[in-house]
Amino acid sequence: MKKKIALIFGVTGQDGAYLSKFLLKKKYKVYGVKRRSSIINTQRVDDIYKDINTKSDFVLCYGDLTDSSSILQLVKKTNPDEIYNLAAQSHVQVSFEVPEYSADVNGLGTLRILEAIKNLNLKKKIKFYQAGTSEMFGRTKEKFQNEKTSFYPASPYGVSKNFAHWITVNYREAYNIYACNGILFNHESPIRGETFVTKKIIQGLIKIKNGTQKKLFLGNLYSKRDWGHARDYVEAMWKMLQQKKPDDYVIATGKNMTIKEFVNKVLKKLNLKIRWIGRGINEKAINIENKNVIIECKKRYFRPVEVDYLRGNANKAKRKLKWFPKTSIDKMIEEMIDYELDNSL
Ligand code: NAP
Ligand code: G4F
Repeated sequence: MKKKIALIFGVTGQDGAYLSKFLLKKKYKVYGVKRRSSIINTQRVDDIYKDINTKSDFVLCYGDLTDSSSILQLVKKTNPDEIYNLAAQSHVQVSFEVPEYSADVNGLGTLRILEAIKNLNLKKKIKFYQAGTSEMFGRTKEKFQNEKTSFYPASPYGVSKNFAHWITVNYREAYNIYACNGILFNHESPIRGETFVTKKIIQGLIKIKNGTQKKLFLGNLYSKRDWGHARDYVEAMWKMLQQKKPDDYVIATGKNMTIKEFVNKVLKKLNLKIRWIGRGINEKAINIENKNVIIECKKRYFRPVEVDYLRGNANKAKRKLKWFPKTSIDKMIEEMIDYELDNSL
């Protein structure tokens, strides 16, 4: 039987790596798109990348979401059954610093892929997955957010993803393209980027425990997030593209907690005993054993506008895709800690 072909934009990212491994197990041929960088940025997929001369089911190609000519060529050359758009300037706080670039990559980048699918009009009906986000709900007041909850994005990142969401719906309706939006809540893993809060907390506290870092500086400790595991969430992406009809789905665990509660969980697992003192920007954690201040809040890590509360309702995905989150937050934290301990020497 002929192998299915997948084209992944954003292959060097957290989800790109998990999805590539998932699809290779399903016997796909995977083309991953990486952008040119001044140092090698393929660490997350090095274990599946074979030398270019070896016949491999995992192939890396250059491309960039800001360059429509590269997108068009890639779609034409690879002739994919499925395209996954995971590429993005994905950091919310950074999007306040580079709003135009974030809008270009995240918003127009999605449009560029859809235009390529539409204009190439290949014999195959290509299926398209768009990496949407709970950040689109932003400053919502709903206790649980689902596919029917109104969007109220609160950052250039959130707004750019809103454009990507609606242009995906629009091309589905206007041109009958098989296109799905996954509205994914936060998902983490041992290979999460170092500047996202879960990885930053785990890396920082392990270094403090080992004596190689003195303090961990954080921002808002009271926003709540619904955290799942990236490994579980890439399976949902694939399931969306295996249905008879394209649709949009929320993917979440349905549980949430504050950043402070997450910190407390990590501290407990590392057996670090602390006492919280102060309020707001002056809130600190003191190591009970040696009285050192090990966590402090810093203004630079607070955002101009915060998304205070996210908690997803993934009932539609559970019902229609038979998708369920498998990894508990405790198991995920333990996995992240173990990885850090193995790689921190
Ligand atoms: P990530 O680790 O930041 O990966 C982003 C990927 O996009 C990287 O491969 C990056 O390449 C690539 N990229 C950035 N700019 C690009 C450009 N101009 N052209 C081509 N590629 C570009 O993000 P992630 O956590 O895997 O998330 C995957 C997607 O899901 C993103 O679209 C994100 O916005 C969305 N999302 C993530 C979450 C989450 O909690 N993780 C939740 C909801 C939605 P480099 O390696 O070169 O930087
Ligand atoms: O880990 P974060 O940076 O993730 P955020 O902003 O929720 O965005 C992530 O999840 C989205 C899905 O909802 C994705 F679409 C997006 O691409 C990304 O993957 O921050 C989480 C929370 C925020 O409320 C932030 O203000 O943690 C708070 N926080 C507190 N101190 C911090 C810090 N965040 C970061 N990055 N660094 C801190 O020092």
